[in-house]
Amino acid sequence: MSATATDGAEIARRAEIARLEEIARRIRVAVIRTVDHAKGGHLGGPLSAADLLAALYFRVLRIRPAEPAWPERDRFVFSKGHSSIGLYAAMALRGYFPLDELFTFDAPDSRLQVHPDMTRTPGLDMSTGSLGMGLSAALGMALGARLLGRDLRTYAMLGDGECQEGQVWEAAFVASRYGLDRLIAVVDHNRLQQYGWQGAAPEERLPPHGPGELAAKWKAFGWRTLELDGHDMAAILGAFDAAAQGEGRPTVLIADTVKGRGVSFMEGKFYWHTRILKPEEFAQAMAELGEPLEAMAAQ
Ligand SMILES: Cc1ncc(C[n+]2csc(CCOP(=O)(O)OP(=O)(O)O)c2C)c(N)n1
Ligand SMILES: [Mg+2]
Repeated sequence: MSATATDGAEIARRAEIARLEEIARRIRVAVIRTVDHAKGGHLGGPLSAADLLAALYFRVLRIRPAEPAWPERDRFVFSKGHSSIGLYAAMALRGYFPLDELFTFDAPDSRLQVHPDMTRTPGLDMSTGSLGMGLSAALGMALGARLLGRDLRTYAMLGDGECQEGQVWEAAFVASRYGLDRLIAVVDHNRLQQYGWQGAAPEERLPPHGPGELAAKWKAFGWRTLELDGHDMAAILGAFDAAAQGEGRPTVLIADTVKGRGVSFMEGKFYWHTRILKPEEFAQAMAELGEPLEAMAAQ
């Protein structure tokens, strides 16, 4: 390849990374605006997952937002369903429904419930919120796709606290036993759950798994296990590319993230799992995300 062609490819790669980083920023802004508007909902988990969601919805998943039930679409199970507002923000930006619909979040008649409801939200492959169950559903979808000879992949995103649930490991065992190399799990490894075990100080919490333990567990269950920085867009794209090259077994991406990522006073603080912002906190969050204070429609 000529130097010019190489440079051109590199410029395009950087532009793509910048595009996805901007989408992740907009997801974070929409998460905070929505939770502030609804006066309820989760913050820490959606913010840690924002970069992964941007990559999935805008690069990785083979989907058609205008045709949500397209049979050949990749399947995605958002198993850490309490972080729904991050999912809805990504889906709205991708065109499944208007961005302003986020302001109906949590209303009784809304299509956007606190826990994702596949009977209401277009484009959802699974209802989630009861932690531990999503990988089993994804496993069934991947087996079904194989039986039908469909050329699609199935993705599932789990929390690291969620990986304390026994059902996750039942599904992990079966997936590797069947060699489901078109099944890809992503663990949002933010090292916090809702409360968890208390650490040295009252406001500190121990991570759900000890150092290196989570990767060791997935490996022990026969999964190809890739560890990455879940806020480094180039690393995220590289890991999803690698995951797409199945090697006769399922792949898990263990994405190291920071709970509350993007808003300094939320980062690494377990109590921002779900909490309402004070007006001055909202203003600071918007400023840190490089966003004016006006309404969402102005985005
Ligand atoms: C079966 C089940 N038990 C408990 C809860 C309550 N709950 C909601 S979020 C959460 C913590 C989840 O932690 P993690 O999986 O690490 O998610 P993240 O840090 O990404 O928010 C818990 C215990 C639940 N939704 N489902
Ligand atoms: Mg967690």
